[in-house]
Amino acid sequence: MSVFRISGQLASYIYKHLIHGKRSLPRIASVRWLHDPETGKRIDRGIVLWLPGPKTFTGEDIVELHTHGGRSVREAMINALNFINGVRLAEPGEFSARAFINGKVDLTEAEGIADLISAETEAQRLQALRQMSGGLKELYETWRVKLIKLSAYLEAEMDFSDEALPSNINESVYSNIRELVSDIEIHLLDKNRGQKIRHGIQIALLGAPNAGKSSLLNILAKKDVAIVSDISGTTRDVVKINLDLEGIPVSVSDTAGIHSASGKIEKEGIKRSYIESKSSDIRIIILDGETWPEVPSEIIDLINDDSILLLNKSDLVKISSSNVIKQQPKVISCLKGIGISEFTKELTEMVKNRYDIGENPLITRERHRKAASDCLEALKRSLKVDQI
Ligand SMILES: Nc1nc2c(ncn2[C@@H]2O[C@H](COP(=O)(O)OP(=O)(O)OP(=O)(O)O)[C@@H](O)[C@H]2O)c(=O)[nH]1
Ligand SMILES: [Mg+2]
Repeated sequence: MSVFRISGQLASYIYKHLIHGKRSLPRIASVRWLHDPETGKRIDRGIVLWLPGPKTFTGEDIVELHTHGGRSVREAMINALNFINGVRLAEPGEFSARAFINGKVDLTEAEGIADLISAETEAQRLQALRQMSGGLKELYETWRVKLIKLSAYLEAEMDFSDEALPSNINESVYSNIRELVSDIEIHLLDKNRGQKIRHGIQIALLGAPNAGKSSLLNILAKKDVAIVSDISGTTRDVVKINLDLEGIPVSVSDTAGIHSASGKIEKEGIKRSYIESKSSDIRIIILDGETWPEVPSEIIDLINDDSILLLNKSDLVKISSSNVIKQQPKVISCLKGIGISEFTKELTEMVKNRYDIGENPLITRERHRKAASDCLEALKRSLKVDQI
């Protein structure tokens, strides 16, 4: 099936030129012949919906034509519509843009629609749906209304200071501002969850050459994405794959093994590994069972609170503890498949706990963060004025 949606003043003319009959009742589906306006010949028999504005998505008159889905019907319909002067194909996002211009949705809701269209995982879909249905709008609107009221109270006090206004206006205004400050602070303390869900959580596979980083990437990808070899320094470029961990989008990068390299290309590869490591949300540090329990200092330096330590090649390892690192690694073998399902389960749990979309709408764009921070700063300044 194909659906043609025509929005704007010309929507009603479509009846005259394509459908030829009496306009059907608003929002009632009816079956009609669709004609070529140039020749008058029939193109297809389909379902027609007449949706008069302003109670439509764009706020304009809309006509919807549901036809059979074949290519030739589609092409004939596009030609027929193009024949009508003033009808053209919509630009990407134009329906949402018109809805925004006509005040049917605010910018956060329009952004939610765009996010829903590009959502690839469940968490992205749920977050987009919440924003599209006005989650962020409602939150910000409540704050906006509160702020307007508070400034009205303060202005009333300034303008009518000698008149009989309730004596505790100032006190109640400032306690309300403090409450708002705390609400906005909580909103901003989101650990970037909303933005990360939108863009994907960055995970870097890091370690010394030959530790088994590319082997693990291939296991996670369930296909041969990166070259695995016993030649130390095989990986130079960063190789990325996208995963869906129970609804949460994740991007995993395989990196060049970190060590004090002499070759120009290897050095460049290692530079890229460090860049990847710095920008990652989670570091998976793979320790080499062949050289265990020795761990190179460059690898120890990579360990932070966002790291998961794996000791690979457990088929070759005799002891699992080491004096050089505090956190004991999880033992795996990429070759034998040992400990892999436990590790992926743990990684999934970690990602789910950290990046849960929760109950309250989250900031999903830098624009929201900047506006909320600017508002917070202004409110804090007003509290300082109160103390003068
Ligand atoms: N015995 C054993 N060998 C393994 C295991 N995992 C990987 N290897 C081998 O170790 C070698 C290096 O593996 P890679 O996955 O290429 O290692 P890497 O960390 O990507 O290496 P670089 O790209 O050079 O940094 C290959 O010969 C693998 O077959 C394992 O669990 N046990
Ligand atoms: Mg590699």
